[in-house]
Amino acid sequence: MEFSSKLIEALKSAQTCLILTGAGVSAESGLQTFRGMQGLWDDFDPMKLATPEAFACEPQKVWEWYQWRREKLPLVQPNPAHKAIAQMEKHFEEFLLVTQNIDGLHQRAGSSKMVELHGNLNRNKCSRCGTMIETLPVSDQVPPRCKCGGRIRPDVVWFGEMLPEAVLRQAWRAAEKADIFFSVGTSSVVQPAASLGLVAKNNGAALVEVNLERTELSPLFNDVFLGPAGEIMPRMLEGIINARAL
Ligand code: BJW
Ligand code: ZN
Repeated sequence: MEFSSKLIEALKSAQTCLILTGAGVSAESGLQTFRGMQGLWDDFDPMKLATPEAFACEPQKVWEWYQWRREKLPLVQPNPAHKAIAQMEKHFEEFLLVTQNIDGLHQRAGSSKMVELHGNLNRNKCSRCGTMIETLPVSDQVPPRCKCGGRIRPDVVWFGEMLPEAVLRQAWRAAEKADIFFSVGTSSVVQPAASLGLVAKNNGAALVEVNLERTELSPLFNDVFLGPAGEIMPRMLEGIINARAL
């Protein structure tokens, strides 16, 4: 892997690091991505499933789609990309992992300095009163109902919904401060996550993209590494360790 001079300098001396991840990071664990090759939504239209309107019109279908995805989670494991990213937090004075993923694999790989922009598939809340539901009630209803009568839904962020405010603020601040910004396994089409790189760039950060293919935002990046994140991120970690040992 060849690093630009800007990247080598940043690997050596960056104090603040921000990593944005997307579904591509979990692809090598066996979870499908949303867009691109073999996207989850080649078979399902996202606008029909990942919206509050879809849940209001077809709650059973949307709930079952999420249950199907949930059932896969205990069967998959963090891959070398998750593990390398978890190690990277130890090498910078300030670090934040901002994930769009809802699968919990970063936490299972040991990441602790992180936020989830789009929620978590293992949590549920009431679609009417907003109460977090720890244990799903035993019920024949699909989806099950909250005590208030509202339908229970996964605690994820659908199109047209606001991202958790505190989480978004934290991610934005980290982008403003970042000396080095990594975008890993994301198509960079979903806002506002896709704007974090621009914010970091405007503040002088070195920008690195890791993806199987180029994205619309690739021209923004100082270094673009095309290939599986599970191969590239462990080498990136090695690059950081070597650069900092000099
Ligand atoms: C590999 C690999 C390997 C594969 N190694 N790489 C401004 C302009 C235009 C529109 C908007 C805007 N602001 C807001 C919007 C509307 C909307 C939006 O962005 N729409 C776009 C489609 C245009 N955004 C929203 O609605 C957001 N809310 C919001 O902004 O509220 C305020 C507001 C609302 C309305 C108008 C204006 C303001 C909410 C977004 C919520 C996204 N939710 C989802 C579903 C979560 C639950 C679920 O999982 O079901 O989040 S959608 C889906 O996309 C999911 C993902 O987190 C997200 C991003 O996808 P990601 O992770 O990038 O995956 P892919 O599949 O797209 O890409 C994978 C990549 O990996 C590919 O590039 C592969 O090549 C690569 N890859 N294998 C490395 N091994
Ligand atoms: Zn309720």
